[in-house]
Amino acid sequence: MAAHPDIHSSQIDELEEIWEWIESFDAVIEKGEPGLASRILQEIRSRALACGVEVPFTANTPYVNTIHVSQQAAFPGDQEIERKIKSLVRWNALAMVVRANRVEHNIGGHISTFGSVATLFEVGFDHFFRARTKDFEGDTVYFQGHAAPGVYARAFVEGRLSAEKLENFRRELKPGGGLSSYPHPWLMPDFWEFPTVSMGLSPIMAIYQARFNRYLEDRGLKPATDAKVWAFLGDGETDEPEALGAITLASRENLDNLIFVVNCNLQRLDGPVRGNGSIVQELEAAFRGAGWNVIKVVWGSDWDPLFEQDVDGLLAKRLGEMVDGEYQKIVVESGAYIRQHVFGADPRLLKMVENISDDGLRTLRQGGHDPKKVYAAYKAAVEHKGSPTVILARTIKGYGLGEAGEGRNVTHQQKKVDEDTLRHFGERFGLNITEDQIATVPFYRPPDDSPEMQYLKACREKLGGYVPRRSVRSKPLVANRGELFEEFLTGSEGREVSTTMAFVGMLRKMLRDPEIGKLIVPIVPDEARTFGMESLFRLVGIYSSRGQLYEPVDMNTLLYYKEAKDGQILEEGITEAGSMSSFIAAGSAYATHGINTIPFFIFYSMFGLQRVCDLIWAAADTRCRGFLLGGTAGRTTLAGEGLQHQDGNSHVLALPIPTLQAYDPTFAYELAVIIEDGIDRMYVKGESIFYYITVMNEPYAMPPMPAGSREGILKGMYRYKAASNGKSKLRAQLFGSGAILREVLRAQEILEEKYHVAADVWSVTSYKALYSDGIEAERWNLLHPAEKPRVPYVTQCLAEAPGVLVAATDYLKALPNLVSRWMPTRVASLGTDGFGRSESRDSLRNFFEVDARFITLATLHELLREGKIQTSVVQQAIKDLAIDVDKADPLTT
Ligand SMILES: Cc1ncc(C[n+]2csc(CCOP(=O)(O)OP(=O)(O)O)c2C)c(N)n1
Ligand SMILES: [Mg+2]
Repeated sequence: MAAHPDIHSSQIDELEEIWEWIESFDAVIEKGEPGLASRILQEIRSRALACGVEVPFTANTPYVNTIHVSQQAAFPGDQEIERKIKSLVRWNALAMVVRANRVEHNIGGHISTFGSVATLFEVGFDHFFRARTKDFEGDTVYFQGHAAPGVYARAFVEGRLSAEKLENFRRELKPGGGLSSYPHPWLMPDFWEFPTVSMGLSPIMAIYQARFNRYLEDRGLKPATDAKVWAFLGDGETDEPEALGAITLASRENLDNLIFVVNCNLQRLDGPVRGNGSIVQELEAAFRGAGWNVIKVVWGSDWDPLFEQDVDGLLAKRLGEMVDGEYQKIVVESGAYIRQHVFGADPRLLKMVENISDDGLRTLRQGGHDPKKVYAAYKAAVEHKGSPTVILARTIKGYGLGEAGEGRNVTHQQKKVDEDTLRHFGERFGLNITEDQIATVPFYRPPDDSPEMQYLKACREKLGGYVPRRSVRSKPLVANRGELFEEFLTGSEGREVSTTMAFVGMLRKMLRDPEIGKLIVPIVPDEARTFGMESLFRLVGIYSSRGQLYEPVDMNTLLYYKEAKDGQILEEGITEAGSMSSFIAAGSAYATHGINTIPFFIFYSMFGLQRVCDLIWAAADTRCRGFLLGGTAGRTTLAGEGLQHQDGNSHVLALPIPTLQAYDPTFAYELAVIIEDGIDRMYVKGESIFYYITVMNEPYAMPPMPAGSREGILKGMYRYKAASNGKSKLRAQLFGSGAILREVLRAQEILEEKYHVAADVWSVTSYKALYSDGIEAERWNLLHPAEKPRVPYVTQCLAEAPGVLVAATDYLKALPNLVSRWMPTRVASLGTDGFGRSESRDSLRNFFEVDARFITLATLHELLREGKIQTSVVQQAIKDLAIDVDKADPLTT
């Protein structure tokens, strides 16, 4: 090693000693024993620790490719022809965006994400992504959502999408249909399988999908295969907590069927992801620390000769010193700048590149743009055993857009591309674009007999067909499982049970059913005991890929914590986002796997829609089926837990999700009717809907189902108990939901006994269903003025229901107000707007003014407004009911 002039002799001794060690180490490697070399390092490390020598910790490796060129698998394809195909895809993607933006500025989408990810996708399409076929379940691919133009462009080149469809990119309402901006199975149910564009959701969904695939295998619901789950993410996307929040689950579960590819273009929307650091190194440390197999694909093949010369690691060290902001800058700089800035740091580095021209330096490729490097990484990933793999691929944002858009901070929103850029693009990718074509930016697909098309088709045939493609592969369940739920329709004969307990009873029955039993997937985020579900632990077991390696502490009890390899319950631990991701995997298995799994995800209702609403939205987009159960629901029904736990919101939050059917039942028979009908609608009739049902922990005697109430339960309301004296002069209609229905029934008695008011009581099982029905009827009437108007169901119910109207709910007053305009007169709404607090149920219902006393008062007040009774009656009632008129307003307290 050449010594530097100003190094002291003691330092030279040290360096020589180090060098001797390195030489010995090299000798082991030269003998072809990398395994031994690795062991030596481990032994030395242990020895150092035993001798009290501090070994600095780092989870990082140098800033070079993980796969050394000597170990790189050979590229099996025809690189030239693949480059041509990729160029065609790039051109059509660009054309699609440019044309769309010409038609309507601001609608056309952007191209720079795909610019960076194109090689990462294309190598997958040509060599890895296996389609779903009759004999093979296929790989599951989560495409980086913002790169959708590239996936469409490929499908166009493949002949799967027409030019008309491409023309209508982001114009989905055009005649003939268009293409959705991003992956949305709801909008393109034959194409996209998974929505990925709300950043951070695709990584967590992919992890739980990979785990769910193993669950299906371990439970014997599908054969074990080597199918993979691929997820392509942006580097900026990894800042979302969901993105990295579940990576330890993947390694803990040894998910070697899972491959993440992070498109590290170092930029997000506004600017650099880590201007002052290195996103690749940061992610490497996080994933290695979590036990993943990390493959960095930083440098392209052009760099191989340089690294070969880098025997003392100077180049690797220099490259590791540079921060991402500098890397971003050299993308837009000249070769001379790169020479000076990157290599000028040391004369030995300058010497390394003295034979490379400035232009050569400028075009040295990043790993993620080199198919050879990408192929080798993918091959290593699919062959890797025992842990999930993440590939960290360095790319350039807006690659191909040249000076107009490569690597700039404004690149993300690059939409308009001038003719010079198009010309440059055509030249760069070797496309024969004529001058007149430049101006019109036509879509272009080569003839079927061209070598490109032949090659492309052969590649896809080998991989079983086209990807992505979505199809419903499951067969409907057979109808009629009335018997299963019969016992819940007859009441509890005075025994006090909560709707949660009733639900657990139904779940137990369903689990034992010969047809649907095995398909049920109970999912809990560490709340099974809260919901009294521990008896299911023993009955069907908790899924664990390792079985149970220990004797559970409660082994000698009846309901011990039983983990099993074929366990059925997904006990996810404290992660509603993870549980929801499992729900999505199970709820979409009817398409992904052709298996009608029926997920029942039960959670603390406050930590459901409010906590993971975006995932619930993604579930709807995915066309998920299944049941979400908000447990311990109700602002005043969950008594002791206080403000953060008491849910008066979730039924309002359920409103916007179009396919979510929301119910707030009071009685076991209502719940049974809803679940039975849900299974029928989703798994027999094949509707792509799912359910949100709140269940409570307040125990009471369950009555038998009143005759003829089934339709009303499902439609959202039915008369549960008519007034005993329908002829009374003072009449009222009272509406109750969930636990508050029982307060309404008490109010009915008080009103009758003390105030001679005859009130009918309605159970409102779903304000959402009533609201949807009402707006549907209104819309129809708007569009059909000459026809007999449709009458909303609420209006039909109340057509012959006399008197004043009062509604009480454990949720916001907004719910009854939603449907009030279809009622014959105004409705007085009682609800739980405000912050919850810890108290007893009685105190809470007084505080929120939703108990029987307030319902009575509200009814009397409405009668007073109608001039049916005197003020003094109401005043006296306030006294009799012990209502504090100066009490604090719960809304503002
Ligand atoms: C949850 C969420 N927040 C914000 C956005 C808006 N958004 C779209 S793309 C983008 C930047 C993406 O950066 P990166 O993940 O690095 O992907 P790249 O385009 O660079 O490949 C942002 C912020 C989004 N789609 N989802
Ligand atoms: Mg990025």
